[in-house]
This record gives sequence, structure tokens and C-alpha cells, in this order.
Amino acid sequence: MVKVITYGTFDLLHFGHINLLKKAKELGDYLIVGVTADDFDVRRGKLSVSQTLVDRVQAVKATGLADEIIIEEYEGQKIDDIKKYGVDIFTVGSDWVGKFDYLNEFCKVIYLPRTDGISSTEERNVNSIKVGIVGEASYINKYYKECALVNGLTVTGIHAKSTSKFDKELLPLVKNCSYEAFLEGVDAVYIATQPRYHYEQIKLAIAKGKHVLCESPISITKQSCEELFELAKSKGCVLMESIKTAHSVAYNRLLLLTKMGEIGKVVSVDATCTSLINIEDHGDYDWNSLYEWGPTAMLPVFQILGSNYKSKNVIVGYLDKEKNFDGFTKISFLYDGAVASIKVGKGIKSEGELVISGTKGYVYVPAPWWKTDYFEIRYEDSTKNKRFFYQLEGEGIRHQFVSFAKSIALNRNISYISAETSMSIAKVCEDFNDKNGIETIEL
Ligand code: C2G
Repeated sequence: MVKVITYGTFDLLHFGHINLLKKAKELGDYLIVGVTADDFDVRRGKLSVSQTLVDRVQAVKATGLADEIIIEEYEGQKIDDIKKYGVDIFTVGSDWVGKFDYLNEFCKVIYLPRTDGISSTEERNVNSIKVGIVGEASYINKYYKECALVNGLTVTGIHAKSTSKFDKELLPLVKNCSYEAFLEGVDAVYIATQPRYHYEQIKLAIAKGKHVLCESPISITKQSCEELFELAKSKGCVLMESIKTAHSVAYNRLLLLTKMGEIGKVVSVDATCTSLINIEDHGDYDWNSLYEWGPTAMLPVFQILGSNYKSKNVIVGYLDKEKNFDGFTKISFLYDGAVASIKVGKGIKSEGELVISGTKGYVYVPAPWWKTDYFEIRYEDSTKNKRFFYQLEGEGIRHQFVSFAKSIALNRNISYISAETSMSIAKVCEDFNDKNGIETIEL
């Protein structure tokens, strides 16, 4: 019996895949099909897979062409599988010519002609979502590039008060029209303006049936934040808060391990985020330390301990009190049976680490924890310490756009950031602006 093996993502199964499977089947007597696991696809840069692994396996099974279906989960697994299953022939489409010649050491390698005119990427892009970017900050250059990597999203316009910080490739996209007119030409917006404009800009976008991904804080009062989520729900629009950390695989795995009790009961969450920036040059007093870093630093606090803290103590270090510019803010949260603290700074530098303390051990995430691909779980007996590494391309920004695209496709917010967390962040900003319960120092 001649055993043949082939592998693929088989997303949105189409006739190109089926042709390949038929030709693979004809090469021997028994065909094994390896379907790629979600994590494996993310690690190899395929972020925009639309279907779940189960759906993709079911689709391959339904063709009746596979005698056996396995899951491909790690780099190099093909060698293991060829040995394990006694495979005689490895085959794959001609778009991979040369990439698997190394398997000739283990079995015969055959590249089959790829079917032209069809691809999962094209399938996904058929109804590409037209995205408008709103804002003039320099990081929009990075977000534009990351968004361009995501199947199913196409940036079709930019609405900006100034283009001085844009790379020249963005300039042709800048529209000189009102925000209202700008919205007519898009399906969704990514809002990266100053926080004080977010509420009105989100409200108008949703009122026009547009989906919204907005830099955090999406609103600076709890009530207006609540109102925006209700409006989005009533209009069937996605409203998603943009905190790229929430989409880091490593960050989400440490949350899962913490929630499953790996470090025992969580007693304290301590997060620090700072950046040195020349305020005069930056000149943008809207993004003070609380707005710039507060949402990121508060994310693990609210995601691990929840939003029902009993009290909080806020110490604000002003670099410019008239402009409400806090260079350094320290907030302690008191929960039933746990505490949390965040330190955020802009124009102040500290160790940007995240430490989650528990009754059995603790999670340690080194600086810059907010874009980490690595964390440790440490115990009293250090020989039991565990280290975790998850590749993170693009700081989590492209993963965030993938979540946004999938949320729109599913018409369900699959963001890792709950509306409750968004409202808790807005509440902290509200109290900060109302000077409600805060102590201040002049730096
Ligand atoms: N294919 C094809 N014609 C197309 C599209 C895809 O012949 N129009 C083939 C691919 O060459 C591949 C298989 O169908 O052999 C599955 O394609 P994908 O699902 O796109 O997955 P891919 O990442 O290309 O799979 O490690 C090997 C890879 O997993 C191959």
C-alpha cells in the first residue's frame, strides 16, 4: 500500500484545494491529510484564517478524499508524521516548490500543479471591509502597515487634521472632506484621535452604521461609554477598544494560566508602563500618562480581578497642572481579598514589568510587558519555574485588526476586552478629570 500525505489550512475549502486532494489521492492507495492547527497558522504568519479548525477538518472530511485526517501543530511535524505513519509520498501544491525538498531524505516529494484563479485569500477579500483611519498621530504609520497585512480589511481613506507625521505612502489616502462625508465612504473606522474627541466621533460613526475600533480610552466618562456600547448594540455595529496588548498570544496565555489557578489565588496585580518623551516636541498634552498608558496598565487588573474594586487611591504627579498633564500617575485598587497597583508615566522612566502575585507562585513578565512574547511562572522552588514563549509579530496590532475583521464578519465583538473593562477604564479617566478622590504632587 502506497501512503501519501499532504498538509494545508484548507480555509473556506474551494475547488483548488479539492483538485489538490484528488491528485494527491491518485498518487497512492491511502491519503493522510494534515490540517493546520490555529496556533500553528498564527505562528507561521497566517492570521486571517476565517474558519475554526473543527470546521476546516469537517470540510476536508466531507470531500471523502482523505483516508485519515491529522492535525499539524508544530514546525517539523512533517518529519515525525512521515516516520510515524510510514509515508511513501509527501505532496503539496506547486506554490511550495523547493520548500519541502528536505523531506526527500524521508520519502518521495512531489509538487502538484496549483489550480489558478482561486485562493482562500481572494475568497476572504471578496467582501473586503473598507476601513477609514481617523487621526494624525505618528503611530498611524505603523497601524496602517499592520492593517494592510490583514485579509479582508482594506484602508480606503484617512481623515486627519494634519499630515505632518505621515509617511508619504499614506498621503494619497488622505481625504479633504468633513468627518461626516468621510464616513460615507467606509464600512468601518479606526479612531486614533485625542480622547476628548472619541465620544462624538464614535457616536456619529455608529449612527451611520459603521463599525468602530477606537484607541483606548474610547470614552472619558463611564456613562458615555455605556451609551456608546448600547448604541452599537442597537445598530448591530462592532465597537472595539484598541489596546494591542490584549491580542498578544503570550499575554492571553498568562491570563488563562492565572485563571486556572496555576499560581493559586491571585493576591496582587502590579503593572508599570512608562515612556520617555520630549513633551515640548510632542506638544500633545491630550495624551497624558493616564490616557497614554492607563488603559494598558489597567487591562490585567480588570481582566484578572474584575471591575468591582472597593476603593482606589490615586496619586497624580503633574508635569503641567494647568494643562492637566500628569507625567506620572500611581493608582492602587483595593478588592475583597486582593490589591492591585499601576504606575504609568510619560516623560518619566521606570521598569515596565507586570507581576501577578499568588498563593502558590507568581507570574513575571519582563519589560516591555505590554508587547511581550515571553513570561515566566515562578515558584518558591525555582527548579519548578516555567518559561513560556509565543512569537508576537507586530506587537499585537495586526492580531487586533484580525479580531476586528472577524468581529465584523461574525457581527459579534470577539475582542478580548469586555465592555465592562472598557467602562471601568472610562470611570478611572472620569474620576481623574473630575479630580475625584485624587492626591496630587508637582513633579
Ligand atoms: N492549493 C492549490 N490550488 C489553490 C490553492 C491551494 O493547489 N488554488 C493547494 C496548496 O498548494 C496546498 C493545499 O492546496 O497544497 C492547501 O492550501 P492552503 O490551505 O492554502 O494551505 P497551505 O498553507 O498552502 O498548505 O506546510 C504545507 C502548507 O501547510 C501547505
